[in-house]
Amino acid sequence: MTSFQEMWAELLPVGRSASSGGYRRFAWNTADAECRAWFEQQARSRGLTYELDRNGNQWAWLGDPRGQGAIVTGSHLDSVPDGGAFDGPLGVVSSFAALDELRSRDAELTKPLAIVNFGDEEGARFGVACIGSRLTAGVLGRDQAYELRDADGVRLPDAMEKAGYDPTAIGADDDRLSRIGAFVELHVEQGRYLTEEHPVGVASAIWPHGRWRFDFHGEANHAGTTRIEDRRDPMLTYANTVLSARKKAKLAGALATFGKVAVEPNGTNAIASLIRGWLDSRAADEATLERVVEEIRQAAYERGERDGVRVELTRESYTPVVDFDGPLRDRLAKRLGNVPVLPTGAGHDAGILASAIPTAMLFVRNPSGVSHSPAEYAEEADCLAGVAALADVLEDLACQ
Ligand code: HGY
Ligand code: MN
Ligand code: MN
Ligand code: MN
Repeated sequence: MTSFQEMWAELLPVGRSASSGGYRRFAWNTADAECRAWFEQQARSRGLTYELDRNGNQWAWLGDPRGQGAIVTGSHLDSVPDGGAFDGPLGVVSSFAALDELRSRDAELTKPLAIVNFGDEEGARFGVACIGSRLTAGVLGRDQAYELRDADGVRLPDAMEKAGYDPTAIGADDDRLSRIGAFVELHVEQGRYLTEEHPVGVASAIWPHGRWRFDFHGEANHAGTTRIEDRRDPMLTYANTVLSARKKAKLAGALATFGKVAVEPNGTNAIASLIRGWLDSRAADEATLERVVEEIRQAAYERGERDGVRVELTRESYTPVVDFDGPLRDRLAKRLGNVPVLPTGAGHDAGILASAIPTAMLFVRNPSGVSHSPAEYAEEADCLAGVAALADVLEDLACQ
């Protein structure tokens, strides 16, 4: 059995790039497999019942996995490309450390307690976030999941099969969810709300957010022989759409990010035929989010008219607003005292499960607020404060 620091030290090097210091733990790749092996080893070394569910999520049970009213904690171990060390793993390592703390307190559990690693939370490989929890909650159907492909055209089920998992049973798991009394996810804060306040906070809401793909269809041609006035260059329409997105979002107090782009044929001396730009947009409420995306769409289409470029828009994923208000959050706030209550613009597995079971989140202070970057960080003392808070919450929920 290992302490927080030892678990952290074991996991830290897995999937870390020597050059950037960022992580490349993508669904079903080798780094992901190593993280999963680490999770299983942590479960078994504690004598917990280890389980893999139909969607490839990992569970470690203290008590009966078939029992009712289970209290579940955990998070994810995968990362965005060149992501940080804390986003996801802090929640999973803290869950094992909090369970160890409960054992050291000789806590008398009256309900099963489980730790979960939800697969593919970042959606870095197949483009949809929270695939493991969406499948389990029935928010993503089996057929839709079977359609997902990575940048090399590899289908999700084939990637699962190659990693040794049976994809034929993926899909909603109502039976499992019906046995869960509450899910509490601890996560590093991805912002600066807690900086001055307190090492640990409780989530009030998750902003609505989504991913849209813009396809800009132009006309391939020679960069050295095609007159400017004869071009139908999608790069122009794309670039103007990126600038419009920033302007529209700023005006609306929303967020819009074009962080991923694909260019065909992607040759220095060739005018592109097609540009695919992925928009991540988020706002404090759904009406604002829908309005901002519509304004960006209009700007793209109008510019496309001018450039002779055909624009197509596809919504790839969408997560409605999650409001954590309610008895579970009140209970956490009561147990933890007057810790700050804060919203987040980041999506989480807790946000997906909130539609099906009582769910709450704890945040641990991140001094710079930076996330989805190798610079992501949390002080050890704040991480241990997070473990203690999670242990208090789990004891309050699982020992009554
Ligand atoms: O995109 C998000 O907000 C989360 O990190 N998956
Ligand atoms: Mn993330
Ligand atoms: Mn995360
Ligand atoms: Mn998450």
